[in-house]
Amino acid sequence: MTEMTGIINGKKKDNPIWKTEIQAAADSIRLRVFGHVMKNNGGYLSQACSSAELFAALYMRIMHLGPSSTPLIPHPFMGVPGPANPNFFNGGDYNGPKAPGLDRFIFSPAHYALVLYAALIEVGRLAPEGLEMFNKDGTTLEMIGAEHSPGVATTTGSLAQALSQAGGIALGRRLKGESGRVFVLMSDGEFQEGQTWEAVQALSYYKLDNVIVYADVNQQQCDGPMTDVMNIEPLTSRLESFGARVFAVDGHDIDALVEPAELAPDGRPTFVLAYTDPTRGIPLMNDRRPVLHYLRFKDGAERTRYDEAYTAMLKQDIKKRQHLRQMRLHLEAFEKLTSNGSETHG
Ligand SMILES: Cc1ncc(C[n+]2csc(CCOP(=O)(O)OP(=O)(O)O)c2C)c(N)n1
Ligand SMILES: [Mg+2]
Repeated sequence: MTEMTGIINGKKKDNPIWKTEIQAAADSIRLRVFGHVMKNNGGYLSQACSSAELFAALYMRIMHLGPSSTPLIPHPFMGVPGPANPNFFNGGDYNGPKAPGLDRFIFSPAHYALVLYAALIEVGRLAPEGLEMFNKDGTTLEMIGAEHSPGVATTTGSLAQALSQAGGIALGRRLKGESGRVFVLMSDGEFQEGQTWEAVQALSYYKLDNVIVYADVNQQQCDGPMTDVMNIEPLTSRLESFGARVFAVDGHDIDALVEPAELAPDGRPTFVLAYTDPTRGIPLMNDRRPVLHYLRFKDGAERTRYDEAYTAMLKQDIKKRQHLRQMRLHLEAFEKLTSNGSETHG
């Protein structure tokens, strides 16, 4: 396995607690989305359950992004792009500058926007108070993210367009000799659409090995289990037959998510199929099967059960945070000790 760089997002790769940090961020993403869904009496919760580790690993370890110079509390909506609108603001700026050596992030399943905003909060690109604007008229924090929403570079609410957009960006980057890669986050429902397969075919044809796709294979779409609506499996062999390099991994295993992005490119676009649990962290959600797509409480009794689950999760979170703080303090003390030692002996 080839190491691409020793520095990720400005942090040293050898930080011994990096996995704990990513897991803690993933847990917080889930919790924040859960809290928000409770406050709003419904929302896209199963997507946070399935993809929290994916978002945390992408932002904290996998993608090489520069710092964002966007406001922590987002601007109000400044209109659609066009020559008559110099104020247009692109949400991709929350992922840092478009520099030749830096990666780009193309976010595809627009209804996962709340999970994306929660991830941006975890990595300090968005203020927690920014979420107050969620789904309010005149703001950019759309429930279905669009190209002006924090972290969202292109509009993809009509699903399965982002892979084609990413292919165009990746081809442009290669023509310009840029070393930065193009990461795409997709949902599995998008593999039910023809445009996805046309895009894979084009990525392979143009040998766009600067594209790395992470797919949240939670085996669910809006009408229920993928297998009941339209089966997409065997996804690995189908993608391979289209010329892709494919890794099927446990989408909650941080090492397994990180490793494929560290391999040297081999002329093929990479697909990481992250098999996930759409009830991860909130087992109560299993009562809602077969349809998990959007949480809308059936009655007061169900809401109470979720309130109790949320309170229990909050309590656990306080303990986890205390533990993480201890680990950070120990690490700091150890680093101080070893650096003093090296000064004395160096
Ligand atoms: C082109 C298009 N067709 C249909 C829809 C309606 N739609 C919204 S979400 C969704 C499910 C997509 O599957 P997935 O993202 O895997 O669902 P989840 O895992 O979040 O439940 C569908 C079909 C859409 N937004 N765009
Ligand atoms: Mg799905």
